[in-house]
Amino acid sequence: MLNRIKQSIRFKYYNLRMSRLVWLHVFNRRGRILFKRNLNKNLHEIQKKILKDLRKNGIVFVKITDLISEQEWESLRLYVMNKVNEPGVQKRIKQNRSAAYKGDEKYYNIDLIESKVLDLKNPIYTWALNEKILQIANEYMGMYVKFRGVRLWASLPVPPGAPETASQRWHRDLDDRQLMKTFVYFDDVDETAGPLHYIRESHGAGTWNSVFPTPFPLGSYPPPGAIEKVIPKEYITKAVGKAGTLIFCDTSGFHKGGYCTKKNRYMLFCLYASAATIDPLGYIYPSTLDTSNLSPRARFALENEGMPS
Ligand SMILES: O=C(O)CCC(=O)C(=O)O
Repeated sequence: MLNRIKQSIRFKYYNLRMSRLVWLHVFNRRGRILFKRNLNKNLHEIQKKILKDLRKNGIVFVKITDLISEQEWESLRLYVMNKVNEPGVQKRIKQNRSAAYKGDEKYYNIDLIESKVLDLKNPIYTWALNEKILQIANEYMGMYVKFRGVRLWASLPVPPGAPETASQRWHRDLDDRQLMKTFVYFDDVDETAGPLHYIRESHGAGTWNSVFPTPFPLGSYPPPGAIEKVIPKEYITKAVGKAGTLIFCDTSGFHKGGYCTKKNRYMLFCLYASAATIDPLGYIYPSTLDTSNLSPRARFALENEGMPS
């Protein structure tokens, strides 16, 4: 009985926190004011195009070198591929390829970032806090956003016929009303390498936004086959692409991926959300963090609860 009351209060609290009014005018007031004061006046054409498609469809993909130099891409790629090729990682990959299905666990993913401590010199965090990406995230959300975490995954083939599980199933992320993730592929991703799938217009005010909505703080995982009954398959985007494909995606809309049948997939994702986000922070602050060289938007992105002063 007590548990049911607690549960009901919890749902009511998150419902209120995520209601448009409270989300916009209470939790995100500061982020919106700062954004308005420092509007991104000089967006490049490619950023404008990304924003237009992201707003309309909830997903857009480009080449990473449309936004960063070949040299910057090469150093990020080298960093990641060196990680992939470390003997310990190779051993885990061999052991875990086609591992037995384990219910709801992400048994098919190996996380390649061993330390969760934020390191501004690490190429992964340099990428995550890239000004052009932050500008896009801010424009998309209409506010200064928070950077909430990264994952670098080796997604491995599943046993033949294994059911889709966890993030291989259609779902909406629980983090926020609206959010932006970037995904980068480090190897070519074809149909057999578990491409990210997305249902266009299932985000924001899109045509399919009210289909199986997220009951905060839970996210939404409709039963297998339910989505296909409601949404025509023309709305499904399958993000197959070459190494260097960069995907922008609002994962409050329906998405799934990582169901590899033959090839491994090496993918990095970064998460940006509003100050009202409810998912735990995905990194740990070091005992000292020098943010003096960062722009105001990057500093705001790193100001999260629990940050040492
Ligand atoms: O592995 C994938 O492609 C899906 C990732 C996902 O569901 C997420 O990042 O929310």
